[in-house]
Amino acid sequence: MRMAKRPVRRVGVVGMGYVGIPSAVLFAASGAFSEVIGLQRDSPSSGYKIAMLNRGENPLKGVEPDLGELLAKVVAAGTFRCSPDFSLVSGLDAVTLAIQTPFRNPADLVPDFTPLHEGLASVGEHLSKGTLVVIESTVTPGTTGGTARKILEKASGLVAGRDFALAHAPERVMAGRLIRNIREHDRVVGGIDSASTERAAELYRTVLTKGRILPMTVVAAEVEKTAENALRDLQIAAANQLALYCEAMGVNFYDVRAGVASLKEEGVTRGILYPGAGVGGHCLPKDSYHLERGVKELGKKLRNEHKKELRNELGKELNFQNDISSLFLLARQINDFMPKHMYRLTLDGLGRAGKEVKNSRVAVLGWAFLQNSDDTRNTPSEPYRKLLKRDGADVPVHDPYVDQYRNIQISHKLKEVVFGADVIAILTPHKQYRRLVPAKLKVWTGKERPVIVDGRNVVDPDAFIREGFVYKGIGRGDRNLHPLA
Ligand code: SAJ
Repeated sequence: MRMAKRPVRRVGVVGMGYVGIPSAVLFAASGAFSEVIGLQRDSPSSGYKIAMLNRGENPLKGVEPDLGELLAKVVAAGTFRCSPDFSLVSGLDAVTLAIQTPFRNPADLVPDFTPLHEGLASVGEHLSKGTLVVIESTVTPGTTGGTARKILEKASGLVAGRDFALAHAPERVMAGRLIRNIREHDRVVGGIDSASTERAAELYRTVLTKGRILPMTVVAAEVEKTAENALRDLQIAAANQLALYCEAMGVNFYDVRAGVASLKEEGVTRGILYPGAGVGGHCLPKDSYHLERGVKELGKKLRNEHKKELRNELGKELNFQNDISSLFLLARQINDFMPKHMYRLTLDGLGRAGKEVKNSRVAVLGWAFLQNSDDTRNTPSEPYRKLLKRDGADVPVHDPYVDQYRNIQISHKLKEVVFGADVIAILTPHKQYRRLVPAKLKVWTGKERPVIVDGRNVVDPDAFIREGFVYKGIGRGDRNLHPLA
């Protein structure tokens, strides 16, 4: 029986975060809907957003072009409001969920799906027939049609596909470009059946300007999202490995990079990215593990479901999962090695300056995982600092955008952090660090032979070497063994 297909007039967005807020605002501003409701749990960490949003104030930090005025407009027009009352779901035609799935703790690389599961249960509790449910969060392939579907069906007593539509439309937004990304990126949309795919496509078409819909199955959509980040992580790992090789062979990685990147013509390109002190953030460090979990869990499920078709297979011994390790997991290991390599360069630099690491003072410049941002999730600066603290170094931290991070004091005063430092280590390419003046820094350190370790290729090695610094830089095999001035 085909589901009663109501036109979508009232939309709910669950999770007023950096994905949900722009998504809800764009739905409300599209003019295609009579009402958009932002559903936000009144939790200690995020409940404050409800009142702010209803005043038309944007609770997100950082500069987000267009978001502020669009929000004010749709609140004033009464087409958008925020509420903690999930019973409102019963009157909605479509509900999207944009709840993040962070690591429970980075050590075990397992995502914490609890917030998403709670959001799904709250939606399920009030779900009415004919509603479209869309998951925007990044999930392990198999989740939407598996765990998520079960939670929704159990909480609602309805059947997905028959009574309500269910799809995955992964978010692809970058801080600082939220509105533009949602409007202009192509939108992958995958439903548990073709009707769900089509209904989700209709929903997202209302906010696209340049972007177009890429319809596919729900699992393909889940694989696409995790793969787009696993492949970026892989590209970065390739640049990191090549940079380590260049250091070992006394070569400037950036000369090699320029050559490789120059090779482009019809159908020929090289996506060479940049090496660095590590890969942080809320996407790349975890999405490869989502993909790996998906292929294991879904692979097994698919084989169990197709036992009959597979009964006479001849090639089972040649199963890739027994014979080769994952390139994506290897890429994760290479990228997670880079903070350790920064530590190695620091120790080498101290050695050349005739110093020990114990009781040395290593000034960390940059705590955010991304340039010109205050986002510290999975920052590579943390493992780097831990290694030095373990060796008895004093490791003060400077970051112009970050105010605090757990129990670590973060200073906005560069002179205070660099004062008396044996080493200055650049972990994040904040624009301020491109203008560092060697002579001034040397005076602040008060050291005859200070060390500079550049993890993001933001300073000119020769300017520091001339001032008497010991220089070390990732990928700078041409300078890392320089004669002391
Ligand atoms: N990084 C490198 N070398 C590079 C690029 C990045 O070491 O060449 C490091 C950065 O320093 C950072 C980490 O990788 O620590 C992640 O950087 P990122 O530029 O990928 O920023 P993210 O994590 O915000 O990635 C987001 C992702 N967007 C979504 O998941 C929706 C990613 O898919 C996008 O490709 C990326 O933005 C983007 O292209 O802006």
